Amino acid sequence: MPSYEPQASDKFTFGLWTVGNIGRDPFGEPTRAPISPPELLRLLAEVGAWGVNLHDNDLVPIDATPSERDRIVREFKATLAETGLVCPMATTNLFSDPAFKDGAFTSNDARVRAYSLHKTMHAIDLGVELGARVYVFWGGREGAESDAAKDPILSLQRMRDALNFLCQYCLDQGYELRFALEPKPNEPRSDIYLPTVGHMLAFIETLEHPAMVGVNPEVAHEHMAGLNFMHAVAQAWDAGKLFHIDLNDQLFGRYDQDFRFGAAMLRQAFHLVRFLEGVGYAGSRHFDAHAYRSADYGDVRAFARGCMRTYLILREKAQQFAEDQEIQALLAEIHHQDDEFADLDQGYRRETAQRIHRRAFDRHALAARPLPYERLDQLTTELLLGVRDG
Ligand code: GLT
Ligand code: MN
Ligand code: MN
Repeated sequence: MPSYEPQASDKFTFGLWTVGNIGRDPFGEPTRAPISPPELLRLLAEVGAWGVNLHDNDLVPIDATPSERDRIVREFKATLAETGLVCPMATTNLFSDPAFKDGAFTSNDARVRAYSLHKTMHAIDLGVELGARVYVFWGGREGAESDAAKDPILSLQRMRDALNFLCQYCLDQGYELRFALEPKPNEPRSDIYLPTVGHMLAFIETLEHPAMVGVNPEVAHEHMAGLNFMHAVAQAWDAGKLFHIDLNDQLFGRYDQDFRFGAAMLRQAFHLVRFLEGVGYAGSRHFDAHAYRSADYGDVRAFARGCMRTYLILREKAQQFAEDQEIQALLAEIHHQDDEFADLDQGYRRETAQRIHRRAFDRHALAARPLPYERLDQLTTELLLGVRDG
């Protein structure tokens, strides 16, 4: 029986805000007492995580003086060393403070936009000091309730200006940092700009340093938009832009649930893991999720262990899928090689065009070709249900 113990090579990470979530929601007060960042690191080390990610203010309170900041960071670094955890990703909180009530980089107020750059530059400095190589931007308040209030073109320009500015800041400082933009369609604003992975990928190409910028797709966020997350991740991968990933779970059509990985849509989680492992994704596997509001810290540990364990079990299932003879025979049948058209993937050639142009096709024969997808999918179900083992 495999142990499903997380290893450093799995690169499992959690945000301080994930295991540190205190169970507050729009209708209810916290159900867990806050615990300090060093204690959170010890909790993460205990459950077997590889790393931790953070917002500036998860660690350093927004009103901390420079000397308080230095003391907190010193203590945090000492606990990283003590626990062996790494800090591969950092980000800025540009959404909690009331100053950001109308957005940060897209605020209509130039002074708020300048403060957002100030806060992000300081947070980038902090991330780099802690060893982060990826910097995430989630534009939680970059949106609107009323389209009478904000101009979407102007907002996109402002977003672009901010990212160009911050890319240049990193280059100027000699920081080796890549940016990962995280889309989310709605919540906490009614409509957030750049709402899906596809929107983000198109936007990145309009930046001054597109090579420095990729995406941080999150399961829950594409699910909120009713989209297939694995397809979004595949498109990001295809574009060379999968710099980071936020794993969690979420039913379609609900509020932002941030459930434990695999808690709600297990089949989708399986195909996602199969995809990531199949292409050899080598970045962090970050769980951006939190425990139910009913959980105490014992259950928070169970939540964190559960995220990693489910990933590892699904990875094993993906391996089984790749080795299952019946499944592989079906796949071979479905993808059978057609010698006459083997050159199709070599793109346009005049000779190919002429040949295809003149050739007669038997539509009825094409339509009659069996596609045993029902059998294939049921075998997948049975594999997931554990009745194809051994
Ligand atoms: C917040 C959000 C997440 C983002 C975090 C980074 S904060 O929890 O819902 O999806 O990744 O800013
Ligand atoms: Mn989320
Ligand atoms: Mn996220």
